[in-house]
Amino acid sequence: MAAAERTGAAEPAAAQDAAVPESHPRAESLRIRHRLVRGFEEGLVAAEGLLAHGRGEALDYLLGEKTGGAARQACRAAAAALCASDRPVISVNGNAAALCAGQLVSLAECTGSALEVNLFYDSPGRRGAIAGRLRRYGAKRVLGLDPERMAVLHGTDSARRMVDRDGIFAADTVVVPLEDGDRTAALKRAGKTVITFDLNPLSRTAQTADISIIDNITRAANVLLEECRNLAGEGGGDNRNGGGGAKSAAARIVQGFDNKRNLAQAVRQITGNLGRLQGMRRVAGGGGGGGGGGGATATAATAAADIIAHGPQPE
Ligand code: PTJ
Repeated sequence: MAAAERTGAAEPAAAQDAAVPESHPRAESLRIRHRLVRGFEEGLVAAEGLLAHGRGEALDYLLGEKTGGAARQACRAAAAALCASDRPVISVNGNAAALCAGQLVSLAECTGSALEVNLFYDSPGRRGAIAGRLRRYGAKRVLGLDPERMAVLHGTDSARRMVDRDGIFAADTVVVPLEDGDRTAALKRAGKTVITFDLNPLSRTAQTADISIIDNITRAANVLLEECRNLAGEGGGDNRNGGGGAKSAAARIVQGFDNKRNLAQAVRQITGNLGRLQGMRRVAGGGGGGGGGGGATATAATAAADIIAHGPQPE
């Protein structure tokens, strides 16, 4: 295995990539799909994970397929939260493993986090395949594999409730990529700080977590890793060895972060993009719903802001 594979490099190219010319306007999006499909063929990704990715793709399209200012701020706060934690854990499911196993292993190494496999569509085979993928990227220890060491996280009935006694059960901060709202709420009730990657700013997970990174995990995992490395540098060492000073500076960054406000900024990123599309349609003579297009965008923005202020919608 190339050294790069062990140090947070992107996933190697999938065989299907060869079918996509570099000039294809959606080449990157197609390559990400291929990673998921290959992950499915290799037994990492649940069939439902492919559908979940489709939902994510649609939202990514609306976000402009780029890391916005809100996501960058959330990454900075998430890096600080990990730095300030005593027992951080990164929860890994099938999609996260297929899309960015290398980055997650590097993130764990940089922040002293444990890696734990935790699945919604649980099966020992998929757990093993995901752990194997993490180990291929250099993970020395992967939790969530030994049935003897599992404990119940109360407040959720899905398979995700089974967590490792030495991992999520005892953690103070948990990173939950592409998560469901139930477990996020249960983790919060258990007193943990929850960080999520989620392309949907209106999902229950995004609304319930302490820090929601509204971005594609394929991009945001790199940004978070970079922020963690920056903070480790500022702290004069890696996060695992950060002294009290580094920890309290990190805690101040976390305190200054307002998740609701950050989510509203992500929604504005979407409505801004929709507004621009509406403008493009008018210029192209496609009409804007009789001039009501801007109004419709504003109404959507108001509705979204209302959801953020008054409570989450079901996922
Ligand atoms: O591997 P398992 O068994 O744990 O199952 C994992 C899935 C993803 C199938 C399971 O957690 C699931 O059903 O998730 P949801 O509720 O369909 O999707 C969770 C959220 O992830 C949704 O809000 C999606 O928009 C979002 N999402 C999808 N792809 C990405 C994403 N967020 C960030 N980056 C992505 N690439």
